[in-house]
Amino acid sequence: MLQVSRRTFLKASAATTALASLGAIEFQSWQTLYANEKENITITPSFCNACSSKCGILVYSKNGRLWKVAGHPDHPFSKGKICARGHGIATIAYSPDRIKEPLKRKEDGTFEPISWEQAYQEIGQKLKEIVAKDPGSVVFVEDPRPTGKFYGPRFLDAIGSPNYFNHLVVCSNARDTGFTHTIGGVPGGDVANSKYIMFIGRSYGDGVRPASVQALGAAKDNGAYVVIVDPRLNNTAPLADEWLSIRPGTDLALVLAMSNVLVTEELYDKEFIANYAIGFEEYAKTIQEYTPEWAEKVTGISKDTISRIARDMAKAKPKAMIEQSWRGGFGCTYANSAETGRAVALFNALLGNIQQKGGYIFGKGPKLGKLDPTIHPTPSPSTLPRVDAEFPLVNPHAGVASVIPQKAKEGIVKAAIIIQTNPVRGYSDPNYMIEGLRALELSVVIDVQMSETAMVADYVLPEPSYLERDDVIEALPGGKPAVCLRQKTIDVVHPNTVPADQIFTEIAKAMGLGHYFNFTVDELNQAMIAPLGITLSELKKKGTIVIDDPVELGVVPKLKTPSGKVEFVSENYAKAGFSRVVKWMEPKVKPDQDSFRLITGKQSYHTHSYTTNLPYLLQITKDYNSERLWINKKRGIEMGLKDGDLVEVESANAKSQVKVKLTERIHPECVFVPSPYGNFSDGLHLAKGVGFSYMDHVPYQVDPIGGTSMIHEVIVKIRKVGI
Ligand SMILES: Nc1nc2c(c(=O)[nH]1)N[C@H]1C(S)=C(S)[C@@H](COP(=O)(O)OP(=O)(O)OC[C@H]3O[C@@H](n4cnc5c(=O)[nH]c(N)nc54)[C@H](O)[C@@H]3O)O[C@H]1N2
Ligand SMILES: Nc1nc2c(c(=O)[nH]1)N[C@H]1C(S)=C(S)[C@@H](COP(=O)(O)OP(=O)(O)OC[C@H]3O[C@@H](n4cnc5c(=O)[nH]c(N)nc54)[C@H](O)[C@@H]3O)O[C@H]1N2
Ligand code: SF4
Ligand SMILES: [Mo]
Repeated sequence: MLQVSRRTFLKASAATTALASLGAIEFQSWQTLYANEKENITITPSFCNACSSKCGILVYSKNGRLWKVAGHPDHPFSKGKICARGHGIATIAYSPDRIKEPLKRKEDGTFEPISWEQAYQEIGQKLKEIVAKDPGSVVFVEDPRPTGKFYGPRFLDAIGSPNYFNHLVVCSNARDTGFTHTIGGVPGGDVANSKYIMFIGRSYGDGVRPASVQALGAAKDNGAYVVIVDPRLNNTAPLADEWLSIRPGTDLALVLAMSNVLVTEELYDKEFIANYAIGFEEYAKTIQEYTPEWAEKVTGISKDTISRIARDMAKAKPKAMIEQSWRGGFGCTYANSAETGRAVALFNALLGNIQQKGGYIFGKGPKLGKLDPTIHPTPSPSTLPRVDAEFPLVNPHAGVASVIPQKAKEGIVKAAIIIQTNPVRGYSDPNYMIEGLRALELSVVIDVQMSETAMVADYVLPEPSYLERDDVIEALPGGKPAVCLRQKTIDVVHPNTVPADQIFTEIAKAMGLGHYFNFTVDELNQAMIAPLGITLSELKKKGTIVIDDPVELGVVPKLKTPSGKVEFVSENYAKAGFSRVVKWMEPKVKPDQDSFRLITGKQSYHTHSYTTNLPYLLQITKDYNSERLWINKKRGIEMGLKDGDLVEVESANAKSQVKVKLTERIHPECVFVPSPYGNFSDGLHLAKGVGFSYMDHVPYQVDPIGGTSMIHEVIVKIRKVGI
């Protein structure tokens, strides 16, 4: 039964009274009149844009306006459900902070509206000049989305630059590096069918993807044992059996010690290792020194717990795993994160869980078609070196975007095209980012609102929101390959906005490169879908189509490593000047008795740096005071703090003020700040000034192996304000 608290009831009645006094209809009659009315409701399938998951959605519209959004039942990530953000983001179409026309920066730093024609001609002309001298000095940066993933690299090929970048530098570059050179890529965990799942700094209850939450629920129903390794008791707790409150930055030691138990007690999958791995002998020798006793001192987790969990996981193998994780534990967080990624991939290999039910599964992508090159000339990829060539182990399809400002100051990067990403707020120290972007000869930002990055660009080009435009087909690898389409679901709200594919096409034309872009998105999509035996109109009708061509379980594929096998020793690492075999590395910094490590993580109702400006989602923050800094209760009390006190957080880089939340749910050596806050753009009227961002405190620093900003390698002091 629905429980209505007195407070909610009073709030609701106050709202009804307010509506009535405005002459509006009361809720009951509104519902009868509209909510139940099915007439004139159009349902168009598409996909969400509120986070990297990009779940399938069904958009309900009425008379061309948004009515509601629901989860697409066929989409592998939504499976019929969307999260709070999926609902909240939809209002962005009608946000008063939308950019409504192209803008050009004036001498005094303010912006003036210009025509699209002027924007295309001026940007095209400037790029042409830069490209004539140095094509490799142009970079493209994005949140990887289908339109950008196609148009960005093609545009770079057309001008002769190799410099594609996306946001993984502050997301999963380190994990990806460790996994890729070890097992050839990042598989998906078959959580639903697993019997023993360890999550290292990955929280399905905070960094939400609806299908993942459903899978974990199913695993629990099947009796799976779930361990959370996190310095913070995160919000996956209700689905977990055990919480290991690890010392931040020491997960590598835990995984090495669990591997030691599997190897020394001969609990690993010998047949799998004999058939599908190289270098095991050398690894087995080095792993000897990483005993549970040693790891207890490093991690703070008892040796008995480490041994027990390793043995229990071995018993459950191959239906056991350390889930592949994403950002929080070792995606981009510590100097040893790439090495942790390597150790995790190898631990799973010891369990022999690759391509096994309940283990790690390499998905299958749809085999999409290409444009006919006889009609649509295809530019050749550039042969120039990348501007981040000093990170040889990092996937060049992601790159190390945080070096761009440094390279700009050195004159190596001269122009940047930035689309749907906010490096100034999200890629480490904003002052360093702003200085770097200002050093460029040309910066172009394509966005829907004035992000912190848009605020420092030379040109800001507005797109229609994700509900108002068509995009390039999204290919989804998984247990079964799938394709998904974003399409126009409501009437365009601001007529002077232009989708990114057309922006690229027009800039290319202005540069005399229009022949490489002589097609529409529809024509491109038709060419892409043709080999699948699906028509574009079928895809437009269904939105998501899953192809009935499942991955064959139990058959280990040739891995995408140099040897085609699991690499317990890596020549790639050796060639790049790093250790052939996985080994313990200390985190870069360590707090002392008077300081803390600053860590961060997601909140289920916000994404990165851009949903705090949405009224419904921001209201949740306000209702729950959830921008607060978490501090261990005992330490807080020792410092004379109480819940809600205002404190100053000081690092070598910045000072911030915020209220504290005292809790037993956090390790005493760190403080935790939720990641969505600290917007400072004047164009984000609701978000500006709410909370602070950990990124203010992250200096410009790059991990040479994994190519990330090592965002938890930050020490802060906490002081009660007013003392
Ligand atoms: N609500 C929401 N969901 C999202 C997103 C979002 O912005 N908001 N973004 C999506 C994207 S792009 C990503 S990358 C994923 C991220 O998904 P996750 O990686 O799950 O996200 P986080 O919450 O950043 O990190 C998870 C946990 O890592 C813990 N952690 C911090 N330091 C350490 C450590 O040293 N060791 C260990 N073991 N744990 C540590 C944090 O306390 C946190 O609870 O979420 C996706 N889903
Ligand atoms: N401060 C902070 N930094 C972070 C994170 C965080 O939570 N907080 N998370 C980290 C992680 S895990 C990741 S993956 C990265 C993500 O980093 P980003 O990809 O940079 O994500 P956002 O910060 O949300 O920025 C998205 C930008 O896209 C714009 N946008 C929204 N819709 C559209 C659209 O339809 N078209 C266009 N052209 N633009 C649009 C938004 O206004 C916003 O400026 O950030 C990392 N850095
Ligand atoms: S997880 Fe939520 S915000 Fe992310 S794409 Fe799916 S519905 Fe949208
Ligand atoms: Mo991410």
